[in-house]
Amino acid sequence: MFSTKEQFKEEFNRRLAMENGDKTESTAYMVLGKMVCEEVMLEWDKQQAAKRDSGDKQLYYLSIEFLLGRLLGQNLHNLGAYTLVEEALGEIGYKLSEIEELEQEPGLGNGGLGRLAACFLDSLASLGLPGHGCGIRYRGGLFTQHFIKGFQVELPTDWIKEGQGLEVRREDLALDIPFYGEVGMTVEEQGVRTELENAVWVKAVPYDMPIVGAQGGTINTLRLWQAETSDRPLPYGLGYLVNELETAKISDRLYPDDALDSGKLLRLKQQYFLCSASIRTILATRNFDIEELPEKVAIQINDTHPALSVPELMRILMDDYGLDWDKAWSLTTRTISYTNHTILEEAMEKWESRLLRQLLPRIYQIIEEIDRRFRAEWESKELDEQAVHKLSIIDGGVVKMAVLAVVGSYKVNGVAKLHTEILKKREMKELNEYFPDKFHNKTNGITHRRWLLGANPELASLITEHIGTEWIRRPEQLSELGYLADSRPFLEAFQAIKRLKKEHLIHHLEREHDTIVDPDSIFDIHIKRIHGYKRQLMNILHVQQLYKRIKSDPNYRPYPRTFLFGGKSAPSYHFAKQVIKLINTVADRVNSDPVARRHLHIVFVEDYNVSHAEFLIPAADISEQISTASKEASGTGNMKFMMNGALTLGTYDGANVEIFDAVGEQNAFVFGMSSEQVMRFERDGNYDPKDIIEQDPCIREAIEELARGEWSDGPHNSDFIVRQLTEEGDPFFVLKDLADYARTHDRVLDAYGRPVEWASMCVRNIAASGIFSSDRTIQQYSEEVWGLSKVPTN
Ligand code: DL6
Repeated sequence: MFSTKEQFKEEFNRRLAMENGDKTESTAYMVLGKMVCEEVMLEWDKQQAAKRDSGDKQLYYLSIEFLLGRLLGQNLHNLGAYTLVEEALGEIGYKLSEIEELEQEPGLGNGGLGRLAACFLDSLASLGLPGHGCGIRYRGGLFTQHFIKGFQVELPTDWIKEGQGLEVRREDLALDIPFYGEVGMTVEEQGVRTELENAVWVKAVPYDMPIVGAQGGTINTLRLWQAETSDRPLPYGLGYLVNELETAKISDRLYPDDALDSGKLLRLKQQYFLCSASIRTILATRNFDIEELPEKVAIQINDTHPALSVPELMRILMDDYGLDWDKAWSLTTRTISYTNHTILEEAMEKWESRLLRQLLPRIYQIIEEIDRRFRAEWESKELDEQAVHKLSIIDGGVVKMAVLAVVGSYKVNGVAKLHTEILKKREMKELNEYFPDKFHNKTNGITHRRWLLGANPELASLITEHIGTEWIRRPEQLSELGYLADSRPFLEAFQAIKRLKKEHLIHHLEREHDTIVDPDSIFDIHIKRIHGYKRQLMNILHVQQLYKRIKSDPNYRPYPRTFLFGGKSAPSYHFAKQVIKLINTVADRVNSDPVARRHLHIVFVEDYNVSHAEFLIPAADISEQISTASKEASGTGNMKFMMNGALTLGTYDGANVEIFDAVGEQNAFVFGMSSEQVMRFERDGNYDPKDIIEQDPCIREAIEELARGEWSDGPHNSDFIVRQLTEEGDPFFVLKDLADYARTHDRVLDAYGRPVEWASMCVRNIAASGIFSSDRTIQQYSEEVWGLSKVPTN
């Protein structure tokens, strides 16, 4: 269907003609979607069978999030058919880019962790490695964000209702998952058999999506599980309707609010549902002896959300396959590996023992036994109280999922060099000393196919014109652009593309947000989840300072800048929601001021998602990566911006450090405290923001205005912010770094005034960005952790 333009046009027109004369873009989208689907399905079926029969090791990447973004364009690109379809549709009278925008993106993730999982799937398939995703088919995905009077309001998103075509329901693989009940034992000839009695069963149905690799890669599978009502009888006293509602909730929403017990229980149910359904199917469809498991299967758990994989695999091996504890433990701990994505205390999952015991009684027994045996190993050693605490899986009435994940895995990794060092030397020091060979680093990456070839085809073509196509297969070859960083014609071509991408963004913002932006202004972009440590507050406080300076000093008339923000706050995170309100209120005030507006423009992109990012990132001049040093595990937005020729304004945090190393600090704007300084202040407790507030009249005035509610329509709308900056001691060092941040912005202005030098810095960033392709990350995982072999191509 996609071999030649003529063939495509003929088939497309034939199918369109069967749509009762409906030639709207949405019908064209449906027709094209089905064509892509059919094209992929045949080959996918063949490959699935071949992979099963080959006996080669397969990787299963278990993740509670997969932030896929739109898939139609990605599939066309990876099939190598994008340009052909674009031209053919153009001749028929459609614009492919407009058709693509009709796809409702599956919002099955919150942020970096889920987007990373999607990049990894693309790299695995494109490198021809047999690696599959396992996740949950949330009906709602992440909420849709609306601003009402500047406040974030969350609305449900129903992406499945819109239909997205590219998935297959696998009723044949459906299975029932038990919750609650009591553990019963029966003594049989072969030994003791453990069974759950009076359990509540939930049916798990997989929906499979093909993940199409580029450049002759392979087609892997993303398996998303949906919860449905099981046919099994209910325990006495449980009503049918109540059960149906409770069941549906499991795959209804991503991360329900877990402030209440019911929310916590639901999240725990989601986690076990994912682990149990995925692992049982992996084992049920295997064609090797169970003792060969570690040679045939690798299970990577993406953060601790799937950490119940450890006791679940133990349970299956012991209860279903009849292996003894030692055998089962040996297989489990040679099959599972774990990635840690955060050191933030609040994100380190801990489950109350009573909840776990109630919901998953057999799993809890196994966790207790893992803890007991591990304790017995280290109890003979002389350990201080801190070490005992750090090595305990069950501690103070909670199960610490990170410790369970480390103990049950053969490899544990952090996601950037700095993050891994902090894990090894501080957060998990005792575990690292206990298991000296387990910990390793795998710096994150992003797929250059989506973020450069897909989002910025103009820049990709310019690169190809100059260094050939090999960089697409081997992105580290982008380094060849280094020689062009001083070539005037190349720099001019780059500048023209940057201008074009700004115009594309402007057009997008005009259409979607009714905002008009000045293409000559500096595009300074801060897009990520709204969180204290990501310091959107510092950014907006600085904008406030600029505004006040413009108002009070008639000689201060800086070059125009557009500050763009995008991101969502967790629904119950009051501080972050107040930051959103603050940004929107500052935006209203500044944007409606006739003098300030000529120099400053603030745009907060509503409902930020992958599709918006694809417009924002290629248009950026400045990439704001300003987290408190030590808090951002890696960041991946920083890599996307760099690859599109934006300059990083950032702290020494996460993967920023490696970006600065790769490109040289002279080609970035680095500021702020180092992670050592931050951690020293945290340890010694000797940072007091009051000193700064007392010494700096501008900051004092800003805080007083915030406290009076002048920037948020009333004091109650900024009380969390004021309290955090004062009484709570400014835990993210916003005030401490603010002055340096402001000075660094002045350096940006100064550098932007030298456009050739600026463009040269941008090109050096693109040239150094190849190592941040997720192909590099996946290659490293494959060689050093999973031991995968390339799927043979025929
Ligand atoms: O590793 C992917 C991504 C990192 O780039 C971010 O720095 C980090 O914040 C994020 N971590 C999480 C963990 N959340 N929880 N739980 O999203 O992972």
